Amino acid sequence: MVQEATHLGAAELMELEDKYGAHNYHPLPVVLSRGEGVFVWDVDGKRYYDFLSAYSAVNQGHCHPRIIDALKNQAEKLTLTSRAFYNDQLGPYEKFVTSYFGYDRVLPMNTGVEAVETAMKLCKKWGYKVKGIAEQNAKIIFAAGNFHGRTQAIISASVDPGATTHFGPYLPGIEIVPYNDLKSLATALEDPNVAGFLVEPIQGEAGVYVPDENYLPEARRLCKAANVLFIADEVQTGIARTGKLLATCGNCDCAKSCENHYESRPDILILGKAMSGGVFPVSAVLADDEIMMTIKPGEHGSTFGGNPLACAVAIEALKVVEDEGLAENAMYLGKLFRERMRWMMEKTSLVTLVRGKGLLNAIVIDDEEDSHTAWDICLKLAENGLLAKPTHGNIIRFAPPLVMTEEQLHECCDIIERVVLAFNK
Ligand code: IF1
Repeated sequence: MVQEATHLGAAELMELEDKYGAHNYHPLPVVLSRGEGVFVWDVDGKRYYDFLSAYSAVNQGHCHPRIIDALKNQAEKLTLTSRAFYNDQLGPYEKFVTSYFGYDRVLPMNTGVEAVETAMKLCKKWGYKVKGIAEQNAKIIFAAGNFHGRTQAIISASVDPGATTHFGPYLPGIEIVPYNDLKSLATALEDPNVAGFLVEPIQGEAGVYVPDENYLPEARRLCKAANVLFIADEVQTGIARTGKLLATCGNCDCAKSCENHYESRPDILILGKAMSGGVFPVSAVLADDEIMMTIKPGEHGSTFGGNPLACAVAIEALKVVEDEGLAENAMYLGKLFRERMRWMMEKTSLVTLVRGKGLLNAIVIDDEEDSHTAWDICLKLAENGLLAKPTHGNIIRFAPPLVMTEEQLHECCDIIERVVLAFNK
């Protein structure tokens, strides 16, 4: 029996958020109250295909029964100890997750942005202790168009005025180079004070920009040659989203992070979102001994990081990814999706580009960045039972849960095609 969470209707619920919440978001006017697999339902019982997956946090599908069971079982035993004591879930989780991704050690955090912050601190620490950069001089290179979260340190690396304006002064020690530009990276790497290069394998928020095939392996090679850490923010691209366990995985077919075919293996790997299947915030920073052991007791931490509930949930969430072959499914369905979108493009001039990898895709609407077309299309898609969100005004991101079936994907492409082809500006 589904119990109604509230007696209020959609209009009243939106009004409450509008009246009592900060206005730091502009959501689509849909009020959701239930989710299962690839579907979510609104308070009126209308069903939608979820093509956002909470920004790729719900790769395993909404309320995956195995993950929810792990949550419930652990919630009844022990939820939080802090790291002042050992707990019986953390060690087994650390062993599991390091072997799963192929690193010596893990530093558990909660949100994605905390993991990025952690990676920045770790990188600097390595820069001073191992590389021998003079104190206060370490630099980290970022790529223009990045999105790594919203803290003060991280917006200091942003080139998006919406993220930075009136939030200064910014953190020093940050260099920004164009994305997918190896020459600029090579030039920036000439500075001996550079400790790391921190990059998204595919830029999500920028509009799902997939770099050239050789960008990541070549960037890694340049970093190695310059004795600089190659740091990948796979908060959004990781955990099977792009058709491999990690977007930095090489071109073998093993769908696992295997050492041999790991041509762009990061020195520091940053994960979040789908680590928990979207159940609650679980993030992680992975690295080998030389880097991770530079941090000593008391130098970094978090009240909730590595809590027993997170550990139990994350183990199950990662097992689901493997057991259900979600990377393979994302790879297969992604190709189908882009093929269907390309067919659609032949029938309309409204869509000018489709790009992506696995089930992280976007279509570009032939319009200016500040137009309403993409937003209006998303409203129509919602009316027709499919939820997606525009980014930068004229890009629509399509990222469903990876548990989708081929038949469901075709049904979704039918909806998108019907809406887009009927769309008059
Ligand atoms: C919001 C976008 C996605 C991320 C990468 C770190 C983080 C994120 C590569 C921080 C977070 C989010 C947060 C969400 C919107 C969103 C987003 F639209 F901005 F671009 F996913 F595509 N690294 N991405 O993408 O993780 O601290 O949020 O757990 O509303 O801010 P977090």
